[in-house]
Amino acid sequence: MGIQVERVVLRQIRMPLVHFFETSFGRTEERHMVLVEVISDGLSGWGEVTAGENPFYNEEWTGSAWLIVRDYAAPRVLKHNFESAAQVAGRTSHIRGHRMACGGLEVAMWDLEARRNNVPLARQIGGGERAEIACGVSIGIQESVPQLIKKIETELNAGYQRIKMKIKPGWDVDVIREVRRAFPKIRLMADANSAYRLADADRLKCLDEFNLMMIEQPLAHDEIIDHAQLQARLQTPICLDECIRSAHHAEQAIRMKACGIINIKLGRVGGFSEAKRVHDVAQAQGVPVWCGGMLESGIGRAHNIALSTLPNFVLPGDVSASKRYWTRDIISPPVEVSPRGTIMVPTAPGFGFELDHDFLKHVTVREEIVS
Ligand code: OSB
Ligand code: MG
Repeated sequence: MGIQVERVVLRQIRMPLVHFFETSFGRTEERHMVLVEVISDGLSGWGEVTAGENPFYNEEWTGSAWLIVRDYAAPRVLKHNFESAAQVAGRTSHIRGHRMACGGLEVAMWDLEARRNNVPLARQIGGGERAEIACGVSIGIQESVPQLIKKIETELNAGYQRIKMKIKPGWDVDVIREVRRAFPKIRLMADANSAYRLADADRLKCLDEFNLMMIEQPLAHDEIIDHAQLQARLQTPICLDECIRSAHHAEQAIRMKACGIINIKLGRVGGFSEAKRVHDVAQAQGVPVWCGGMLESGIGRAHNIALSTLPNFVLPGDVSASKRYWTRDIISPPVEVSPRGTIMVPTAPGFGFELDHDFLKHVTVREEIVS
């Protein structure tokens, strides 16, 4: 018996971050995200669109995601008979770009399917072999170096297994030198969010002396070729984030030696089906992957946990405790991290956490039913 969705409920929620998060493309103080609920046979599946508040990380933002899901993606899914959630992405593949919007709906369908089958989402997507996932943290650009060092210390004391720090021109070589001096042995990496050009190769080459695990997305969001040229000059592996929107991009980037590691984000690639394909392509080529984050609420966070159970997720991801982002999360219990820097994979059906419906209502700023 197939899956047929009767109703899609869109909700936009607004949640202030505990601390602002700053990258090379700007500062975020408060998140506005679109949640997607798919309803079928009295069961609900839940997804989160991981787009930012502005079209700065990629072309999508909260407002565009709302319209894409409401006017283009949901109508392609409603009333259609699916044999499995694996077929959902194909129904929206004619929509150019907007993978995060389509992905928010796609992951909701996987959650629904897992609930129908009464299995944890991690199992439904073909993972779940590991009982816990390894966690790192992503630390934004700070107002001073001592502040950054203090933050890193806090996260290391909490048990996190690796530290990622954001960099940009003017907050890079000298800052990393200070961090390395304070923490000579830790697993450390830097994420530039596309802030450099190939002409900056000499400056980026200076980072080789700091024994970083990787440098994430130093060059333009759509530039695989320049990354290949840069990688040829660096010892430090490049990890691609923004550039990899599909398994095809992953194949091309690996073939060109543009990266040694891939950050997989569910939204960026359009959901679980494509994320699994990226995972498989990388695994076949011996390229390790890890799960990126987009400052998600508990729903997106839970989906990231499930994704991180696939076998080639061999490096700590950016999936961390709810309390680093929110005073209160929309799921209960919140995502918690052990003193070993791990998250236990939930064993309940679907994404595995309870929704805090009262609080969800409290943070909802608009709601619309598509049927
Ligand atoms: O590049 O990984 C990124 C947050 C927003 C946009 C892009 C990125 C990030 C992060 C934060 O690094 C990861 C997280 O803690 O969710
Ligand atoms: Mg990144």
